[in-house]
Amino acid sequence: MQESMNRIIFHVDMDGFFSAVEVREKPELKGMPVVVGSDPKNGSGRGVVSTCSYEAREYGIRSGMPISKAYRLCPGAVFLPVNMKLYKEVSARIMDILRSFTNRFQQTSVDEAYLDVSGYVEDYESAAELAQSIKNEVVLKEGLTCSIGVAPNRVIAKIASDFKKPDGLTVVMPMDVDSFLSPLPAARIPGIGKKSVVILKEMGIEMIGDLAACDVQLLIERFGKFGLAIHQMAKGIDLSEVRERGEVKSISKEDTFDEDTADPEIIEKVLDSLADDVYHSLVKKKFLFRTVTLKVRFEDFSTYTRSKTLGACASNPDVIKRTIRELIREFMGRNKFRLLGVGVSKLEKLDKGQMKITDFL
Ligand code: TTP
Ligand code: MG
Repeated sequence: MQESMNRIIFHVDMDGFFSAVEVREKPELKGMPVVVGSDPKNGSGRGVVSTCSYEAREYGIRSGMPISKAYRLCPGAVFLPVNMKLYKEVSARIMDILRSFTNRFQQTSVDEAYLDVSGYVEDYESAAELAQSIKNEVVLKEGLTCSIGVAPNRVIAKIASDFKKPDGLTVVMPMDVDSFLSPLPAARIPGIGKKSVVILKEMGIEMIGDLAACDVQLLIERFGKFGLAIHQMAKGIDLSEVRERGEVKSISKEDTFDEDTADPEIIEKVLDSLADDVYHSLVKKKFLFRTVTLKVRFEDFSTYTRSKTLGACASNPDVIKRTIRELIREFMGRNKFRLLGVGVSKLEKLDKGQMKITDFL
């Protein structure tokens, strides 16, 4: 199987978020068409619908629609103003719940987030169970439902979370990616809006399957880089990572010698001290690491890096030192070193997932 299909990603999206929060606050509204947005002023109001309950959707009301049109479609609906402060508070609590399930978490809007749970579940069966328990916990703690897409990458997970709404759980296993995507309209691909749909239709492309089968050169001619991107997505390929904004990817320190050296004692001392510096940074930022990287530069400026990824996360400075000593071996006894560097990457937050830590003592 492709390396790219080894991950298990969740996309969580709350159902009718603003309106669901309003209904939760005012239980007497349950089961009624509820529209959140600007004041309809008996049909003459300006502005748009932010969102509406699923009952209101049965009348054809949608997000972004002029509020006057929503009023015409269902004058008897309950129209409520946007109470953003409340939705943000509820959103923050929901995100805390979701974040507690993984250390690879990314919130992408007020009501949606991605979770990479690859390290927490072995297969799609247990992933589905985990997704169900997340749904249960959100209902239990916040009284709100969400829909979750479970898939090998972000794009498919997002399409899957929207596949069955409200209160849906859609699992797309790697072997089912093509059969899941091909019959869906091309507009389900993130980024494909109304204008692109028109152009694609002119090209004879309506479904994701048509898009995947289209010659990528034709798409690039029409859409530029975006053409390549949508072609990849249509084929179920998306390597983007789930990453919290501003997340640290790696920590490294390096040192240039005052005088080039090949002295093993000096080299060992410098490497140990760099490893200690890296370790202190890790502790300060509360990270564990899985990959250790050595960088060497010789007197002729030729530069090499060597990395080793450990079987599990570590938090021990001796692990860095030991791994670096292993990695430098192949470079010893050659030329004089000009610079040495020590780095760690594949970082995980220390305060989560601690059960998986192996300290390699
Ligand atoms: P969405 O997740 O797109 O919509 P939703 O949660 O209301 O409904 P669904 O069940 O289909 O997911 O957006 C989340 C919130 O963002 C939504 O509750 C209100 C707000 N929003 C707007 O204010 N304007 C818009 O045009 C859209 C699409 C959303
Ligand atoms: Mg939503």
